[in-house]
Amino acid sequence: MPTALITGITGQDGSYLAEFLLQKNYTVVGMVRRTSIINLERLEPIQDRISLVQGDLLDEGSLIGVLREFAPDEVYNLAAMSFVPTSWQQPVLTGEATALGVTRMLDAIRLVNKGMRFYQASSSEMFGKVQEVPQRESTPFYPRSPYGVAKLYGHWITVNYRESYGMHATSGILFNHGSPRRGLEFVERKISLGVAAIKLGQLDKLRLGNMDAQRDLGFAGDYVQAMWLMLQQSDPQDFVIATGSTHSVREMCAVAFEHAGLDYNKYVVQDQRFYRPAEVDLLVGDPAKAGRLLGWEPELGFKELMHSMVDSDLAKLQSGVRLPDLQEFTTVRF
Ligand code: NAP
Ligand code: F7E
Repeated sequence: MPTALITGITGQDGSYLAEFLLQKNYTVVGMVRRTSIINLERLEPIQDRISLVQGDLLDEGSLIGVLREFAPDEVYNLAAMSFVPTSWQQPVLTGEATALGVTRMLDAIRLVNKGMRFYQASSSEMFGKVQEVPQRESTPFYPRSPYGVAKLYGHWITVNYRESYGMHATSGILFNHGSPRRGLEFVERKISLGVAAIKLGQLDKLRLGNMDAQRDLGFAGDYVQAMWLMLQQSDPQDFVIATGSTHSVREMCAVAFEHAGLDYNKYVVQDQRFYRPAEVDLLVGDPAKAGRLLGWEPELGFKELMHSMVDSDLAKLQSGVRLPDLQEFTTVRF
Protein backbone atom coordinates (compact mmCIF):
# COMPACT_ATOMS: atom_id res chain seq x y z
CA MET A 1 0.00 0.00 0.00
CA PRO A 2 1.31 3.51 -0.76
CA THR A 3 2.68 5.79 1.94
CA ALA A 4 1.69 9.46 2.15
CA LEU A 5 3.46 12.17 4.13
CA ILE A 6 1.25 15.09 5.19
CA THR A 7 2.79 18.32 6.49
CA GLY A 8 0.26 20.42 8.43
CA ILE A 9 -1.57 17.26 9.55
CA THR A 10 -2.71 18.97 12.78
CA GLY A 11 -4.58 21.62 10.73
CA GLN A 12 -8.09 21.52 9.30
CA ASP A 13 -7.21 20.08 5.88
CA GLY A 14 -4.53 17.75 7.24
CA SER A 15 -7.06 15.96 9.44
CA TYR A 16 -9.59 15.49 6.61
CA LEU A 17 -6.89 14.35 4.18
CA ALA A 18 -5.50 11.83 6.68
CA GLU A 19 -8.98 10.32 7.15
CA PHE A 20 -9.53 10.18 3.40
CA LEU A 21 -6.18 8.47 2.71
CA LEU A 22 -6.75 5.93 5.51
CA GLN A 23 -10.02 4.98 3.81
CA LYS A 24 -7.96 4.37 0.67
CA ASN A 25 -5.65 2.08 2.69
CA TYR A 26 -2.65 4.38 2.63
CA THR A 27 0.00 4.30 5.32
CA VAL A 28 -0.27 7.87 6.64
CA VAL A 29 2.66 9.74 8.17
CA GLY A 30 2.08 13.20 9.61
CA MET A 31 4.78 15.76 10.21
CA VAL A 32 4.22 17.89 13.32
CA ARG A 33 6.30 20.73 14.67
CA ARG A 34 7.38 20.88 18.28
CA THR A 35 4.95 22.85 20.45
CA SER A 36 4.83 23.34 24.22
CA ILE A 37 1.30 21.91 24.32
CA ILE A 38 0.52 18.87 22.20
CA ASN A 39 -2.18 19.84 19.77
CA LEU A 40 -3.70 16.71 18.23
CA GLU A 41 -7.37 17.51 18.83
CA ARG A 42 -8.40 17.22 15.18
CA LEU A 43 -6.62 13.84 14.89
CA GLU A 44 -8.16 12.21 17.96
CA PRO A 45 -10.39 9.71 16.08
CA ILE A 46 -7.50 8.41 13.94
CA GLN A 47 -4.47 8.94 16.12
CA ASP A 48 -3.76 5.23 16.62
CA ARG A 49 -3.87 4.60 12.84
CA ILE A 50 -1.26 7.15 11.74
CA SER A 51 2.43 7.77 12.49
CA LEU A 52 3.52 11.19 13.66
CA VAL A 53 7.05 12.50 13.28
CA GLN A 54 8.63 15.77 14.31
CA GLY A 55 9.78 18.20 11.62
CA ASP A 56 9.48 21.84 10.66
CA LEU A 57 9.31 23.62 7.31
CA LEU A 58 11.89 26.07 8.65
CA ASP A 59 14.47 23.28 9.01
CA GLU A 60 15.48 21.47 5.83
CA GLY A 61 17.53 18.83 7.66
CA SER A 62 14.40 17.69 9.49
CA LEU A 63 12.56 17.32 6.17
CA ILE A 64 15.36 15.24 4.66
CA GLY A 65 15.34 13.03 7.77
CA VAL A 66 11.58 12.43 7.55
CA LEU A 67 11.72 11.62 3.82
CA ARG A 68 14.63 9.19 4.32
CA GLU A 69 12.95 7.44 7.26
CA PHE A 70 9.48 6.95 5.76
CA ALA A 71 10.16 6.99 1.98
CA PRO A 72 6.67 8.30 1.10
CA ASP A 73 5.22 7.82 -2.39
CA GLU A 74 3.24 11.06 -2.08
CA VAL A 75 3.99 14.26 -0.14
CA TYR A 76 1.15 16.69 0.62
CA ASN A 77 2.56 20.05 1.72
CA LEU A 78 -0.31 21.58 3.68
CA ALA A 79 1.79 23.28 6.37
CA ALA A 80 1.91 27.06 6.27
CA MET A 81 1.33 30.22 8.25
CA SER A 82 -2.20 30.32 6.88
CA PHE A 83 -3.95 33.32 8.50
CA VAL A 84 -3.90 36.41 6.26
CA PRO A 85 -3.97 39.16 8.99
CA THR A 86 -1.00 37.59 10.82
CA SER A 87 0.98 37.84 7.60
CA TRP A 88 1.10 41.63 7.99
CA GLN A 89 2.25 41.31 11.60
CA GLN A 90 4.81 38.58 10.83
CA PRO A 91 5.71 38.97 7.14
CA VAL A 92 9.19 37.47 7.46
CA LEU A 93 8.00 34.35 9.31
CA THR A 94 5.23 34.02 6.71
CA GLY A 95 7.84 34.13 3.95
CA GLU A 96 10.04 31.58 5.73
CA ALA A 97 7.27 29.00 6.23
CA THR A 98 4.71 29.65 3.48
CA ALA A 99 7.19 30.54 0.70
CA LEU A 100 10.71 29.19 1.41
CA GLY A 101 9.28 26.18 3.25
CA VAL A 102 8.04 24.95 -0.14
CA THR A 103 11.53 25.16 -1.63
CA ARG A 104 12.98 23.34 1.37
CA MET A 105 10.53 20.47 0.89
CA LEU A 106 10.96 20.33 -2.90
CA ASP A 107 14.72 20.36 -2.56
CA ALA A 108 14.62 17.68 0.13
CA ILE A 109 12.56 15.51 -2.26
CA ARG A 110 15.01 16.21 -5.10
CA LEU A 111 17.90 15.09 -2.89
CA VAL A 112 16.25 12.00 -1.36
CA ASN A 113 14.16 10.64 -4.27
CA LYS A 114 12.71 12.88 -6.94
CA GLY A 115 10.21 10.18 -7.90
CA MET A 116 8.04 11.12 -4.88
CA ARG A 117 4.87 12.92 -5.99
CA PHE A 118 4.36 16.40 -4.49
CA TYR A 119 1.21 18.43 -3.79
CA GLN A 120 1.46 22.13 -2.91
CA ALA A 121 -1.43 23.86 -1.09
CA SER A 122 -1.71 27.01 -3.19
CA SER A 123 -4.44 29.57 -2.62
CA SER A 124 -6.99 31.81 -4.31
CA GLU A 125 -5.34 34.63 -2.30
CA MET A 126 -2.78 34.66 -5.15
CA PHE A 127 -5.50 36.23 -7.36
CA GLY A 128 -5.99 39.03 -4.80
CA LYS A 129 -7.03 42.11 -6.73
CA VAL A 130 -8.67 40.01 -9.36
CA GLN A 131 -7.80 40.51 -13.01
CA GLU A 132 -10.66 38.35 -14.31
CA VAL A 133 -14.00 37.00 -13.06
CA PRO A 134 -14.27 34.08 -12.49
CA GLN A 135 -10.66 33.14 -11.74
CA ARG A 136 -9.21 30.14 -13.57
CA GLU A 137 -5.78 28.52 -14.02
CA SER A 138 -4.79 31.08 -16.68
CA THR A 139 -5.89 34.19 -14.73
CA PRO A 140 -2.96 36.55 -13.94
CA PHE A 141 -2.05 36.80 -10.25
CA TYR A 142 -2.10 39.99 -8.10
CA PRO A 143 -1.62 39.06 -4.41
CA ARG A 144 -2.74 41.61 -1.79
CA SER A 145 -1.06 40.42 1.43
CA PRO A 146 2.31 39.03 2.51
CA TYR A 147 0.47 35.68 2.74
CA GLY A 148 -0.68 35.93 -0.88
CA VAL A 149 2.81 36.91 -2.02
CA ALA A 150 4.34 33.97 -0.11
CA LYS A 151 1.83 31.52 -1.60
CA LEU A 152 2.62 32.87 -5.07
CA TYR A 153 6.31 32.10 -4.50
CA GLY A 154 5.33 28.57 -3.37
CA HIS A 155 3.22 28.17 -6.51
CA TRP A 156 5.96 29.23 -8.92
CA ILE A 157 8.72 27.23 -7.21
CA THR A 158 6.49 24.14 -7.56
CA VAL A 159 6.06 24.85 -11.27
CA ASN A 160 9.80 25.49 -11.52
CA TYR A 161 10.86 22.19 -9.90
CA ARG A 162 8.41 20.35 -12.16
CA GLU A 163 9.92 21.99 -15.25
CA SER A 164 13.56 21.94 -14.08
CA TYR A 165 13.79 18.42 -12.69
CA GLY A 166 10.83 16.60 -14.27
CA MET A 167 9.28 16.10 -10.83
CA HIS A 168 5.60 15.15 -10.38
CA ALA A 169 4.85 18.43 -8.58
CA THR A 170 1.34 19.90 -8.61
CA SER A 171 -0.10 23.14 -7.31
CA GLY A 172 -3.75 23.04 -6.23
CA ILE A 173 -5.19 26.56 -6.25
CA LEU A 174 -7.88 26.10 -3.63
CA PHE A 175 -10.51 28.70 -2.85
CA ASN A 176 -11.79 29.17 0.73
CA HIS A 177 -13.00 25.99 2.39
CA GLY A 178 -14.28 25.56 5.92
CA SER A 179 -15.77 22.92 8.18
CA PRO A 180 -16.62 22.42 11.85
CA ARG A 181 -12.84 21.89 12.28
CA ARG A 182 -11.92 25.31 10.84
CA GLY A 183 -9.65 27.50 12.97
CA LEU A 184 -11.69 29.85 15.18
CA GLU A 185 -10.18 33.01 13.66
CA PHE A 186 -11.38 32.46 10.07
CA VAL A 187 -14.56 34.36 9.29
CA GLU A 188 -17.05 31.53 8.68
CA ARG A 189 -16.02 29.78 11.93
CA LYS A 190 -15.97 33.04 13.87
CA ILE A 191 -19.56 33.53 12.67
CA SER A 192 -20.76 29.99 13.45
CA LEU A 193 -19.22 30.05 16.91
CA GLY A 194 -20.55 33.58 17.51
CA VAL A 195 -24.07 32.51 16.52
CA ALA A 196 -23.95 29.50 18.84
CA ALA A 197 -22.64 31.57 21.75
CA ILE A 198 -25.27 34.29 21.23
CA LYS A 199 -28.03 31.70 20.95
CA LEU A 200 -26.96 30.18 24.29
CA GLY A 201 -26.70 33.58 26.00
CA GLN A 202 -22.90 33.41 26.31
CA LEU A 203 -22.14 36.41 24.05
CA ASP A 204 -23.92 39.73 23.34
CA LYS A 205 -22.41 40.95 20.07
CA LEU A 206 -20.30 39.56 17.23
CA ARG A 207 -17.60 42.00 16.06
CA LEU A 208 -16.58 41.68 12.42
CA GLY A 209 -14.65 43.68 9.81
CA ASN A 210 -15.52 44.13 6.14
CA MET A 211 -18.87 42.42 5.55
CA ASP A 212 -18.93 43.20 1.83
CA ALA A 213 -15.99 40.93 0.97
CA GLN A 214 -17.12 37.97 -1.15
CA ARG A 215 -15.69 34.47 -1.02
CA ASP A 216 -16.15 31.22 -2.94
CA LEU A 217 -16.62 28.91 0.05
CA GLY A 218 -16.72 25.12 -0.02
CA PHE A 219 -16.36 22.18 2.39
CA ALA A 220 -12.83 21.01 3.35
CA GLY A 221 -13.86 17.34 3.21
CA ASP A 222 -14.67 17.73 -0.50
CA TYR A 223 -11.48 19.68 -1.25
CA VAL A 224 -9.00 17.10 0.12
CA GLN A 225 -10.37 14.59 -2.40
CA ALA A 226 -9.25 16.93 -5.19
CA MET A 227 -5.72 17.00 -3.71
CA TRP A 228 -5.49 13.22 -3.96
CA LEU A 229 -6.98 13.14 -7.47
CA MET A 230 -4.31 15.61 -8.65
CA LEU A 231 -1.52 13.27 -7.55
CA GLN A 232 -3.11 10.29 -9.36
CA GLN A 233 -2.80 11.97 -12.79
CA SER A 234 -0.03 10.69 -15.05
CA ASP A 235 0.68 14.26 -16.16
CA PRO A 236 1.25 16.76 -13.28
CA GLN A 237 -0.71 19.99 -13.77
CA ASP A 238 -2.18 22.82 -11.71
CA PHE A 239 -5.88 23.04 -10.91
CA VAL A 240 -8.36 25.59 -9.53
CA ILE A 241 -10.62 24.00 -6.90
CA ALA A 242 -13.75 26.03 -6.12
CA THR A 243 -17.53 25.86 -6.10
CA GLY A 244 -18.13 28.49 -8.79
CA SER A 245 -20.41 30.64 -6.58
CA THR A 246 -19.58 33.46 -4.21
CA HIS A 247 -21.12 34.85 -1.00
CA SER A 248 -20.51 38.00 1.01
CA VAL A 249 -19.58 37.89 4.70
CA ARG A 250 -22.97 39.57 5.28
CA GLU A 251 -24.67 36.62 3.53
CA MET A 252 -22.71 34.16 5.70
CA CYS A 253 -24.07 36.01 8.74
CA ALA A 254 -27.64 36.04 7.43
CA VAL A 255 -27.62 32.29 6.74
CA ALA A 256 -25.93 31.32 10.02
CA PHE A 257 -28.02 33.56 12.32
CA GLU A 258 -31.24 32.62 10.55
CA HIS A 259 -30.48 28.92 11.08
CA ALA A 260 -30.48 29.61 14.83
CA GLY A 261 -33.72 31.64 14.57
CA LEU A 262 -31.90 34.98 15.01
CA ASP A 263 -31.68 38.24 13.01
CA TYR A 264 -28.00 39.13 12.43
CA ASN A 265 -28.79 42.87 12.27
CA LYS A 266 -29.41 42.83 16.02
CA TYR A 267 -26.10 41.23 16.95
CA VAL A 268 -23.35 42.01 14.41
CA VAL A 269 -21.20 45.08 15.02
CA GLN A 270 -18.69 46.31 12.46
CA ASP A 271 -15.33 47.00 14.06
CA GLN A 272 -12.42 48.79 12.33
CA ARG A 273 -9.94 46.52 14.14
CA PHE A 274 -10.90 43.65 11.85
CA TYR A 275 -10.35 45.55 8.57
CA ARG A 276 -7.19 44.76 6.59
CA PRO A 277 -4.53 47.10 5.14
CA ALA A 278 -5.43 45.77 1.66
CA GLU A 279 -8.55 43.72 0.99
CA VAL A 280 -9.39 40.97 -1.48
CA ASP A 281 -12.92 42.08 -2.43
CA LEU A 282 -14.22 39.31 -4.65
CA LEU A 283 -13.15 35.73 -5.22
CA VAL A 284 -15.04 33.27 -7.38
CA GLY A 285 -13.34 30.33 -9.04
CA ASP A 286 -14.01 28.39 -12.21
CA PRO A 287 -13.50 24.67 -11.40
CA ALA A 288 -14.23 23.52 -14.99
CA LYS A 289 -10.76 22.03 -15.56
CA ALA A 290 -10.99 19.99 -12.35
CA GLY A 291 -14.43 18.75 -13.41
CA ARG A 292 -13.21 17.78 -16.86
CA LEU A 293 -9.86 16.14 -16.03
CA LEU A 294 -10.30 14.97 -12.43
CA GLY A 295 -14.03 14.29 -12.43
CA TRP A 296 -14.14 16.39 -9.25
CA GLU A 297 -17.09 18.41 -8.07
CA PRO A 298 -18.07 19.73 -4.64
CA GLU A 299 -20.86 17.95 -2.79
CA LEU A 300 -21.75 20.14 0.19
CA GLY A 301 -23.35 23.50 -0.68
CA PHE A 302 -22.83 26.88 1.00
CA LYS A 303 -26.01 26.85 3.14
CA GLU A 304 -25.54 23.25 4.26
CA LEU A 305 -21.95 24.02 5.23
CA MET A 306 -22.90 27.09 7.30
CA HIS A 307 -25.75 25.15 8.94
CA SER A 308 -23.50 22.20 9.82
CA MET A 309 -20.95 24.56 11.38
CA VAL A 310 -23.59 26.31 13.52
CA ASP A 311 -25.03 22.94 14.62
CA SER A 312 -21.59 21.65 15.53
CA ASP A 313 -20.71 24.77 17.56
CA LEU A 314 -24.06 24.67 19.36
CA ALA A 315 -23.43 21.04 20.29
CA LYS A 316 -19.87 21.81 21.45
CA LEU A 317 -20.93 24.73 23.66
CA GLN A 318 -23.90 22.78 25.05
CA SER A 319 -21.68 19.84 25.96
CA GLY A 320 -19.44 22.18 27.93
CA VAL A 321 -16.42 21.91 25.60
CA ARG A 322 -14.00 24.60 26.66
CA LEU A 323 -13.45 27.19 23.94
CA PRO A 324 -11.40 30.38 24.33
CA ASP A 325 -13.04 33.07 26.40
CA LEU A 326 -15.66 34.21 23.93
CA GLN A 327 -15.53 37.93 24.65
CA GLU A 328 -11.76 37.86 24.23
CA PHE A 329 -12.04 35.80 21.05
CA THR A 330 -14.33 38.28 19.34
CA THR A 331 -12.47 41.44 20.37
CA VAL A 332 -8.78 40.47 20.10
CA ARG A 333 -7.70 41.42 16.60
CA PHE A 334 -7.22 38.21 14.74
P1 NAP B 1 -4.46 25.41 9.18
O1 NAP B 1 -5.64 24.78 9.83
O2 NAP B 1 -4.04 26.77 9.63
O3 NAP B 1 -3.21 24.40 9.34
C1 NAP B 1 -1.90 24.80 9.09
C2 NAP B 1 -0.95 23.68 9.48
O4 NAP B 1 0.41 24.08 9.20
C3 NAP B 1 -0.98 23.31 10.97
O5 NAP B 1 -0.89 21.91 11.09
C4 NAP B 1 0.29 23.96 11.50
O6 NAP B 1 0.81 23.34 12.65
C5 NAP B 1 1.21 23.74 10.32
N1 NAP B 1 2.42 24.58 10.32
C6 NAP B 1 2.49 25.93 10.37
N2 NAP B 1 3.77 26.34 10.31
C7 NAP B 1 4.53 25.22 10.23
C8 NAP B 1 5.92 24.97 10.15
N3 NAP B 1 6.81 25.98 10.16
N4 NAP B 1 6.36 23.70 10.06
C9 NAP B 1 5.49 22.67 10.08
N5 NAP B 1 4.14 22.84 10.17
C10 NAP B 1 3.68 24.09 10.25
O7 NAP B 1 -4.66 25.50 7.60
P2 NAP B 1 -5.72 24.72 6.66
O8 NAP B 1 -6.96 25.54 6.55
O9 NAP B 1 -5.78 23.31 7.03
O10 NAP B 1 -4.99 24.89 5.25
C11 NAP B 1 -4.05 23.92 4.78
C12 NAP B 1 -3.15 24.57 3.73
O11 NAP B 1 -3.93 25.03 2.64
C13 NAP B 1 -2.37 25.79 4.21
O12 NAP B 1 -1.14 25.80 3.52
C14 NAP B 1 -3.21 26.96 3.74
O13 NAP B 1 -2.40 28.12 3.59
C15 NAP B 1 -3.74 26.43 2.43
N6 NAP B 1 -5.04 26.92 1.97
C16 NAP B 1 -6.11 26.90 2.81
C17 NAP B 1 -7.35 27.30 2.34
C18 NAP B 1 -8.56 27.27 3.23
O14 NAP B 1 -9.55 27.97 2.90
N7 NAP B 1 -8.58 26.47 4.29
C19 NAP B 1 -7.48 27.72 1.00
C20 NAP B 1 -6.35 27.71 0.19
C21 NAP B 1 -5.14 27.29 0.66
P3 NAP B 1 0.33 23.75 14.16
O15 NAP B 1 -0.91 22.92 14.42
O16 NAP B 1 1.50 23.36 14.97
O17 NAP B 1 0.05 25.22 14.14
O1 F7E C 1 -11.40 36.20 5.70
C1 F7E C 1 -13.48 39.24 5.95
C2 F7E C 1 -12.01 39.42 5.61
O2 F7E C 1 -9.75 35.29 7.34
C3 F7E C 1 -12.39 36.14 4.70
C4 F7E C 1 -7.41 31.29 4.51
O3 F7E C 1 -7.83 29.95 4.68
O4 F7E C 1 -8.80 31.55 2.58
C5 F7E C 1 -8.54 32.09 3.86
O5 F7E C 1 -8.14 33.44 3.77
C6 F7E C 1 -12.97 37.52 4.46
C7 F7E C 1 -11.92 38.64 4.31
O6 F7E C 1 -10.12 34.13 5.10
C8 F7E C 1 -13.74 39.40 9.55
O7 F7E C 1 -11.67 40.80 5.50
C9 F7E C 1 -14.70 40.32 7.84
O8 F7E C 1 -12.29 39.46 3.24
O9 F7E C 1 -11.83 33.96 6.81
P1 F7E C 1 -10.77 34.86 6.34
P2 F7E C 1 -9.21 34.64 3.88
O10 F7E C 1 -8.46 35.87 4.21
O11 F7E C 1 -10.07 34.66 2.66
C10 F7E C 1 -7.69 31.59 1.66
C11 F7E C 1 -8.13 30.97 0.37
C12 F7E C 1 -6.44 31.04 2.24
O12 F7E C 1 -5.60 30.54 1.52
C13 F7E C 1 -6.15 31.34 3.67
O13 F7E C 1 -5.21 30.40 4.21
O14 F7E C 1 -13.75 37.89 5.60
N1 F7E C 1 -13.79 39.46 7.35
N2 F7E C 1 -14.69 40.31 9.17
C14 F7E C 1 -13.17 38.86 8.39
N3 F7E C 1 -12.21 37.90 8.43
C15 F7E C 1 -11.80 37.47 9.65
N4 F7E C 1 -10.86 36.51 9.72
N5 F7E C 1 -12.33 38.00 10.82
C16 F7E C 1 -13.30 38.96 10.82
O15 F7E C 1 -13.74 39.42 11.86
